Amino acid sequence: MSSSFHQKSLDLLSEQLGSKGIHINSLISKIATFQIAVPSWALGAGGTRFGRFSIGGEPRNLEEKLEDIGLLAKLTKRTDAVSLHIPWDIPQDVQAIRQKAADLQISFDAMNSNTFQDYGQPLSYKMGSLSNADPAIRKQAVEHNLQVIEIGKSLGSKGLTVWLADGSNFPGQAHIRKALQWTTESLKEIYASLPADWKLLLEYKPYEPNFYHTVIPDWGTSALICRQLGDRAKVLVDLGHHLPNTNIEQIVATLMHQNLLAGFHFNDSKYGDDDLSTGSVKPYQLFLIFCELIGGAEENAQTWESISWMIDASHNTKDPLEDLIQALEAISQAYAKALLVDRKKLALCQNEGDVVGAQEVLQDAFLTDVRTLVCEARIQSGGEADPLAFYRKEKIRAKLIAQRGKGAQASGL
Ligand code: LRH
Ligand code: MN
Ligand code: MN
Repeated sequence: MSSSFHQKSLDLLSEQLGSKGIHINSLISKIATFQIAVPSWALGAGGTRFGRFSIGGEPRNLEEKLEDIGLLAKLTKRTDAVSLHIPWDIPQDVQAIRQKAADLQISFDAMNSNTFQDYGQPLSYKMGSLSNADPAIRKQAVEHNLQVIEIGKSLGSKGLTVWLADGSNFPGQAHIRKALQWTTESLKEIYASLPADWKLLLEYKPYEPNFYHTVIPDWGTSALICRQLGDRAKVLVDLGHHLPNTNIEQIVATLMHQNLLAGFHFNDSKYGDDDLSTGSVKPYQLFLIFCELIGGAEENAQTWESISWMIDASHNTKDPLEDLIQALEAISQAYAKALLVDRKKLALCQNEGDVVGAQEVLQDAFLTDVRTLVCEARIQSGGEADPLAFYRKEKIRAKLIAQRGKGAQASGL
């Protein structure tokens, strides 16, 4: 889009929104300051259990992962943090990594522990980790989390994200109550070592890799455990970790109401934990989630700053950097649209039982084309007007392949 066309579209949108009493400057600054962390494992081509198709030029180490995020930050101005995963991202030289991140103006978001695989540790997690019937395995899993906290402290992170694969594949395999109790006790030990200015983000997921029962399958179980840990333990909502048709915006509202929302793993889903690009399948759902977030923050249920924002996606067929550019854009758009909701009118409709009116209020915001606004926020922040077009025009993937090699693969999922 030419810059004069962009300016004309912006003027038109400004007039259109101005007639509704909305000033675009405050919208633009809100969109511009909203930053979403990128996980280290989203930078390589993801696989399925049937295969993995390398895209080439993937980051081969933590330094190169930071470089990729630095590039995303420069183009989009929508991300300024990375979420690391241990053991995939153990820094060899902490000072050098800190310096590199600082040079790229990237900070370290929540650290992710991993007790869902075996990677050479003495005892196997095949039958679970924090919930394992064997106390020695539970101890090993607790110690792994403590080590992740230590690494995070050395990097300046302020959070620990725990996702457990623990569960069982067949009825009778596990003692369901004991597994929950052991998990809670293990998490209590981890929480006791959490620095005072850290938070613990407890993720849930209904199934996979276990297909009969999962120890923390839903937000309710996660919330019950968090309540037993303390105020700094909260529930992490990964959009793909729900059974089909779950009302995720209601979960978000309920958690905020209880000051129990830790943050998000953004992605999209058609069937399950598909890890599809955020906003690619259900953009209206994403918008409704942001409506609850904005409403909850405005009505002081929970502060906006207390919520962590991160993408969690992994792709078999897309260039991961292109995908992340798309995801960051989709999240900004959903946020921008939710900011347009006439909340006073909505409250009036709700109080008067005006069902049609309430739907009109939401759809009026959702159907507004906010792309010019998101683009303007990016330009004003010093990013590219069209990051995807720039990435393609500059042949960045080809350059990365030339630099890192065709077979270069990132560690990760
Ligand atoms: C598994 C998963 C989960 C975690 C990530 C590390 O479902 O995708 O969402 O956050 O692995
Ligand atoms: Mn996740
Ligand atoms: Mn997942």
